[in-house]
Amino acid sequence: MDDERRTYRITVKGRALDLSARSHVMGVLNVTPDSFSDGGRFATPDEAADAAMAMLADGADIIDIGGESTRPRGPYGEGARPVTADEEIRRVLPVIERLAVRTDAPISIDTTKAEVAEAALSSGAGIVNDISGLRFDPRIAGVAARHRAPLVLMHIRGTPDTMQADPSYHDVVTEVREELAASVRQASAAGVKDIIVDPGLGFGKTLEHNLTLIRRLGELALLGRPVLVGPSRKGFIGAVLGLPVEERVEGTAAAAAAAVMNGASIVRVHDVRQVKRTLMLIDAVRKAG
Ligand code: HH2
Repeated sequence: MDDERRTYRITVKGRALDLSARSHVMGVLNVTPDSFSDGGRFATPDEAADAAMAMLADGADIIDIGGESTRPRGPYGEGARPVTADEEIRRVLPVIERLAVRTDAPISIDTTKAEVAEAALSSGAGIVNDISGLRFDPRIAGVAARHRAPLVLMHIRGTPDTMQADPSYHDVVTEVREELAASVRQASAAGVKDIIVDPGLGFGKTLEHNLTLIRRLGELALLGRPVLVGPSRKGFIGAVLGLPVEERVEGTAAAAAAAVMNGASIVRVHDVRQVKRTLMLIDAVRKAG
C-alpha cells in the first residue's frame, strides 16, 4: 500500500499526535437539538461530557463537539436551521469546559464561525473542524493560526440548505482535490501549520460521488496532508443498504475500513466502539508483511 500517511504528525495543545502509527477515531458529540442522527440527546452539559468520556473509553482519539447541525434539506425534512454564534457558544462551551478538566484527549470544535472557534480554543479545545473549508468565514484560519491549532478543511458545494439540490461534477475527485488545495493555500497563508483535509461525504454529493470519493481517496494524498473522512450513518450508506439511520453501523464501519485502506488517517464517527474494533483489524492487515 501507499503509505504516505507514515509521515503525518500534528501538534495539539503542544502535544504531538502521530497519525501514522495507526488509524485514529474522532468521536462525534453533537450538542444540537436537530442533528440528523443524534440531535437532542443530552439534557445537560454534564450528560454530554459523560457521553464523550464513554467514547474515549471505547477508543476515541479525538472528541468533535458541534453546536450547529449541518443536516441537509431532503430526507430528514427541512435543512438544519442556522444558529447565531452566541447560541452556538452557549451550547458548546459548557461541554468543552467540563470535558477539558476530565481528559487530556484532544477536543475539536466543529464550527464554521471564527467567534465560536475562538471561544472554544480559549476554553480547552485544541482542533478546529470547519465543514466549509474556510468558505463561510475565512477568519477561522487566523484564529487557528493564533492558537497553533490544527485545522480540518472539509469540502462542500453550496450550503447545507442547497448542497443536495443537484450536485454535479465533471470529475468529482479532481474537483474536490483542487478546491481543497485552494482552501489549504488559504489556511497556510494565514499561518496554519497543521492542516487536515476532508472530501466532505454527503456535502453536495450524489450517492455515486460519495462512493467514488471513497474508492479514489488515495488521490487526495497528492495534497500532502492527512485525510479525515466522515461517513457516519450518512444517506449514501442508507441508499446502498436500504436501511434507516439507526441501522447503519455496519455500513459505517465498512466505509471507514475502505477509507483507511485508501489512505485516511482519521475517521469521524458516532459509533466509536464498533469502528475502533474494525480499524484495529484493518491496521493489523495494513502492517502485515
Ligand atoms: N459531517 C458532519 C458534520 N461535520 N465534519 C467533517 N470534518 N467531516 C464530515 O463528514 C462531517 C463533519 C455531519 O454529520 P453529523 O455531525 O452527524 O450531523 P449534523 O451535521 O446534522 O450535526
